[in-house]
Amino acid sequence: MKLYDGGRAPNPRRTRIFLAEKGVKLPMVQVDLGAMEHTSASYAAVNPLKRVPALVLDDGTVITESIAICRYFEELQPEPSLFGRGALEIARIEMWNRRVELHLVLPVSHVFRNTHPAMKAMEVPQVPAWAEANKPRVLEFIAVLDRELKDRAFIAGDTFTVADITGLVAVDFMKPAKLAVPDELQNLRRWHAAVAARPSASA
Ligand SMILES: N[C@@H](CCC(=O)N[C@@H](CS)C(=O)NCC(=O)O)C(=O)O
Repeated sequence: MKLYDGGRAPNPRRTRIFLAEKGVKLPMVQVDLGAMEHTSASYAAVNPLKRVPALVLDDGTVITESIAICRYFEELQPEPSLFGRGALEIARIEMWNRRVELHLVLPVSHVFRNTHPAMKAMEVPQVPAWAEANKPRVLEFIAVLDRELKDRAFIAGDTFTVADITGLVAVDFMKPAKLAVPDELQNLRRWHAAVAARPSASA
């Protein structure tokens, strides 16, 4: 089994954090996004969508989509549970993970990809107006998240889950997108400090 990884990019990072939380170690193949290695014919043969991460099993089966990869390992190694147990808990974690993906990872990514000079080759065409349109969406969602975090330690409840991994990666991705977390969002800041201090965060 091997994992095609993409350095600091958010989706490979959330997969690595997930694996670190599970204590799973895998051979990694580094794909240099800056050098556009993911667009090479050899990587396109692994993932025709030319995106990372991608997991290749020993029989050659390829699993892409960071959350699909995480779910695969959740089944192989259920402890610690990061997608939850029981109908309600699983639904609540899924709900928050999707909310964070759709309302934070995506808009931050639109801002980054449509403004950053290093993304010129990957985001064709760059549309600065689309970046501008997404900035208020980011701020609106993190304000909601801040209110939610007033009464609980983690995004989906009282324990650390995959939703916190997606949240950590999204908030950290705001920096290269030149977006700041407003000072008054103290609950969000407290949560971020706690999850960023976990050893897995540096995976
Ligand atoms: N939905 C996919 C997204 C994968 C993705 O977009 N990965 C980015 C890095 S974070 C990538 O490979 N970008 C290359 C490109 O845009 O050309 C997932 O969750 O894995």
